[in-house]
Amino acid sequence: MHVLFVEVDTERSWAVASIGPGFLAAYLRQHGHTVSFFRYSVDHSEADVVDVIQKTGAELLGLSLTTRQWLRTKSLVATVRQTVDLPVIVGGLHPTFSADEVLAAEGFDYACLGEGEMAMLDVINALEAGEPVENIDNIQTVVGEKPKLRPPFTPLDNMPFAARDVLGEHRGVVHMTTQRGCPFPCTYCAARMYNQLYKENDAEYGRRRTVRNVMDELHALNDAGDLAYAIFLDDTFTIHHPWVKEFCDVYGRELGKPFSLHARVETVNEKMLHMLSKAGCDQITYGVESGSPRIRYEVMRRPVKNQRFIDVFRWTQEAGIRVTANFMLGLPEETPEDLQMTVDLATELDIMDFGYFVFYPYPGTQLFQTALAKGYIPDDYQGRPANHRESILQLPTLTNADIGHAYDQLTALRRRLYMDRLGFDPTAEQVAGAADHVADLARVG
Ligand code: B12
Ligand code: SF4
Repeated sequence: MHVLFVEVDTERSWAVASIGPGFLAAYLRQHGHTVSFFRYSVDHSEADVVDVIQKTGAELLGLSLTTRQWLRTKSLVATVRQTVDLPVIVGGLHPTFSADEVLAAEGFDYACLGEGEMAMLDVINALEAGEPVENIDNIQTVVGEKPKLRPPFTPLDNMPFAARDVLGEHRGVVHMTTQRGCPFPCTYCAARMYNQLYKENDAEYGRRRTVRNVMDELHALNDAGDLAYAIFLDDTFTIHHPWVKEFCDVYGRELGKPFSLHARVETVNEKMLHMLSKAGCDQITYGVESGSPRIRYEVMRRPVKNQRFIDVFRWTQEAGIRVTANFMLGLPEETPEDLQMTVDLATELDIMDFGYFVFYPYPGTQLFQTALAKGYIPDDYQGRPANHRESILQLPTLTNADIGHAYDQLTALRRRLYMDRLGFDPTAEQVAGAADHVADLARVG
């Protein structure tokens, strides 16, 4: 069967498409099916997607969805189904935790809950054989009827390497995942909910590839001339120290190309940071999220002291690794004083750059449930876009103006860091030009 994956963009700037379809495409090809890919950018029209479906002869349309992609996808699929008759399957975080909402919308046939490779293959095989799709594990077809979950794919080393042609990567910057699942209990996080979902089904979602298997994929990319810089997207790359040590030894010796990763400050130490640096790591992004210990400990369930961020950021810089960080604003129970503590901590920490996001309650998460129970979520939330610039919540402790004020302070701080780094206040074109230049340098080595 020929499957078309469409990536629904909501921004102009994402360098990479959803990672899930990279694995799904590789797995389906391994089992004899063909796959094509189309990136539905913000400049494309719905008619463009219809055109691609007709030109590729697609027999099944697959979409990977975060909550942010949902509203644009809903409109797209309704239009597509009015014109062409092909089944539609969706998966990813949003369909997993909002399957009823998705299936109630026009044109959606199958919602995949949790891991998708084996489930999607079963759907395709059933469609080809003219057999019913109603009783396939992980696949929900009817509103309110939750499917059983099959055990997660194991060992991950047996999964084919991600199909790069569906990731939309550029200039030798490759996106890698070495693990699935995160065991930490952060209440705002959708990613961890896979662990929770599988636990409720008596299964363990957390798995990791061996270092050798990861290296084989990187060598294949390198041999093809496609590896200049590796971005490890794992939720917590540094969680298991023996794995990280082995990786640093082997990667540093065999490839040594620059790479970046995400980490929690509790999972690194000075020795590990020096090892990572020696292997080629030149940037780490840490989640700080809030400068208020009360919000971190009581609302987010991230029990870590401010001093730990200060120490780890210093150690990271001392090891020769650039530090970036992420912050969140506008959580339930947060006050203007808590917001100010976040701005203060961001100012105090030695960061090269940072991201800052207004909190959005993702379906399935613990904070979504809390916000719902407390009446913070407006009735019409499903019709509102999921963005990280303005809060959709009605919070008794914060106004949108309070959040906006802290947001503006962080914007000003970020601009100052930018000016310190570059020595001038850049225009948008200069920022884009600088990014291209860095990518070119990375490509030549
Ligand atoms: C890499 C990444 C990105 C990349 C790529 C996006 C992507 N969706 O892969 C980029 C940088 C573009 C990105 C951006 C954003 N991201 Co992001 N991102 C991730 C991250 C860290 C890893 C995803 C990954 O590689 N997983 C590995 C693959 C193998 O797993 P998977 O994606 O779950 O796919 C499997 C199944 O879900 C399923 N499946 C997935 N798609 C499909 C499709 C079909 C048809 C089927 C059958 C099955 C299926 O099968 C796959 C293979 O088993 C996740 C955290 C996480 N661990 O999931 C956050 C995460 C997906 N991102 C998130 C968010 C919030 C964002 C942003 C809004 C960030 C921002 N603040 O602006 C944007 C929105 C992007 C968008 N297009 O809407 C949230 C989404 C929450 C939600 N409910 O929507 C997550 C879960 C982080 C979190 N902690 O909450 N992100
Ligand atoms: S450590 Fe990161 S991925 Fe894991 S639960 Fe917390 S926020 Fe989510």
